[in-house]
Amino acid sequence: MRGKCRFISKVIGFAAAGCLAAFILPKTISAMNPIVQDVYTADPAPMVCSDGRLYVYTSHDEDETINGFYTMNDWKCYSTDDMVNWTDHGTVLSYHEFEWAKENSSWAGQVVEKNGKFYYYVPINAKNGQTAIGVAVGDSPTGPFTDPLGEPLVGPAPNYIDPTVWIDDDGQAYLYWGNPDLFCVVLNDDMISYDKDYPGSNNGIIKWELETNDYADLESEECKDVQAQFGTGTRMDKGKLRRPTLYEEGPWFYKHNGHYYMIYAANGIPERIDYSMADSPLGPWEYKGMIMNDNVDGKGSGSFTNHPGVVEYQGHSYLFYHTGKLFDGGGYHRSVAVDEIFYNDDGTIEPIPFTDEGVEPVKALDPYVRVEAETFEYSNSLKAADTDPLGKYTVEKEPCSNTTGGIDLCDIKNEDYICIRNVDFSKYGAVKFTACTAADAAKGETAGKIEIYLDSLYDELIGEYEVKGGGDIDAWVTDTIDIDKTKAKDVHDVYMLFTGDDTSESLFKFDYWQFTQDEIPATPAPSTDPGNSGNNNGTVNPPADNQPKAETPVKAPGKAVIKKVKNIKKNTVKVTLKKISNAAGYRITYALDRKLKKSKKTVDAKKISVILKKLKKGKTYYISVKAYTLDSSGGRIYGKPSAVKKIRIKK
Ligand code: FUB
Repeated sequence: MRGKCRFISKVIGFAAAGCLAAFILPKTISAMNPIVQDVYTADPAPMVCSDGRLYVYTSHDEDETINGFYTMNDWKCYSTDDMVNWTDHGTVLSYHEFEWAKENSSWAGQVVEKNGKFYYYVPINAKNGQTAIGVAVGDSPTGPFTDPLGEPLVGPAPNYIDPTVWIDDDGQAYLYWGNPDLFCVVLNDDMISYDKDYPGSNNGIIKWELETNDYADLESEECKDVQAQFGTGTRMDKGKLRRPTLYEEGPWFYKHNGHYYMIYAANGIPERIDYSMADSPLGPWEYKGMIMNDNVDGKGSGSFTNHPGVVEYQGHSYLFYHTGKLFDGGGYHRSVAVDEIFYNDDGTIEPIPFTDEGVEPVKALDPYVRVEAETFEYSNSLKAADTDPLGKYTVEKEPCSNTTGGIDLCDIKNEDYICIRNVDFSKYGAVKFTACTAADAAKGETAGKIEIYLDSLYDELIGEYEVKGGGDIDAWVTDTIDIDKTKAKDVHDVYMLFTGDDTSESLFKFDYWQFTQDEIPATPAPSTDPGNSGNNNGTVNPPADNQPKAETPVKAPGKAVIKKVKNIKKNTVKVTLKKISNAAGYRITYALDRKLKKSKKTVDAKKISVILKKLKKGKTYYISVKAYTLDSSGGRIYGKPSAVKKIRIKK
């Protein structure tokens, strides 16, 4: 897809649309939602994998919609280990895998891992036209996934969409799905069949009847019961109340701190996100309220649907969802975003505004191991302004022809660029930069350049890598250049700006890069890119040369606790924390609202007694703390945030 603009707030200081010559390149990265900028992604399903990475599986809205409706044929996958730089694993499953399925109905799926296998549950239309839930199985988080059944797992039947699976602590897995009724089966141990004799079920299927005319009598006990479970709605159809609850679709089932959660799209169109809680995996559910509105602070999401996916990773809880905020976005052109979830002590969830900023990094990116070119926070270019009034275009990606497989950046044009966020040079600095590229140019001929900048484009140039042809577009060339070692220190956002012949549609392709420094031991180590261990073309990455050894992951510290907050002087507060044994330090966040957004400030402390100064008299401040440990390269790994404490500053 070309022509998908990063959400505009990402870009600071570019001039009026329509005049390419007037563009000023973005100087600062300030936002990371939506997390994918080159294709439309929807219905996010996050999964923390046993390999330590967080994977997000998405459905995929095609650029061209057919009949003005959802046009969706495959599913995509992205992963991260720092929450800001995402590796693209490409298309990992399509409807073609299911012989019984029809095109153009590859809606919201979810992957779960069990005993080293990965189970991809998807809704697709069967050839008879009705919806069904299928399952495909893979040996790696990025597939390949194959259909072991040759038929739907459940269905076909009307409105069998949006599967969600949770494996409980006792190993028992549950599959929920449905719009506007909610269904559940208790999966067997093989994850590809279910208990057809489950007590109280109909051939294994347990149903919450949430729509029928039976509920026209609002005073009936059944109606009151489902309303207590899924909220009181008012959806009318031909003068009749068809949906007396708020539940719409897109359920996400999981457990947190002993509570079971059902989070779902709610309240009709436009959808918001609501939730119910239960003490057991099959309910009864108790409606708890709204988590994400469609229209917080007067800013619409740009999509009439929403779809939740919740996960816990590196001591934080995240809500993935979708909006229509990418360039040309909308209800059929959606994009996945992420924000943090905060739980209250009783397990209830604080409402979450959708933000353009997204979430903070949970660790720094290690530049001393091979990094795939398709791993970045943000990509953009300034070419082909004919269809995009803002002239903002992302670089393209494709399955990589290099023996290492994975994905590469392709169709690179003059002034395309990528930004890799929070790259940590503090351990070794850097003296060299290695890249692997391919170009349709004669052997040794220069096809373009990779200009490497720190923190913003054009300011701090640390190196210029000349991309050389290998005589063929698929002849991959690896080369190393010296860089300005006086600058590559500390932690920076790294911009790679691609330059060359302004008229070329495809200067070169880019597979991976790595920084090195003389002191790094020249020990081979595996790539950090899991995309090459089971990707589109099923190839496996051999270890690259000259890489430091993979190191043992550092554990996140425990949840922080604020013991006491005291207004010790007019505008000064003393915060006393509980000591956390493995913490390297604490980050204190304080603001003028409970969500910690208004006039937000942060302070870092090594000790458990922290002084906050220059607070405004007469105002109420809300304070929360996270402890952190440091990984081997000095990157922070945060633990869970403390409960929010408030204090009013004396006048
Ligand atoms: O993506 C198609 C449908 O839109 C999903 O199945 C629903 O959850 C809604 O997001």
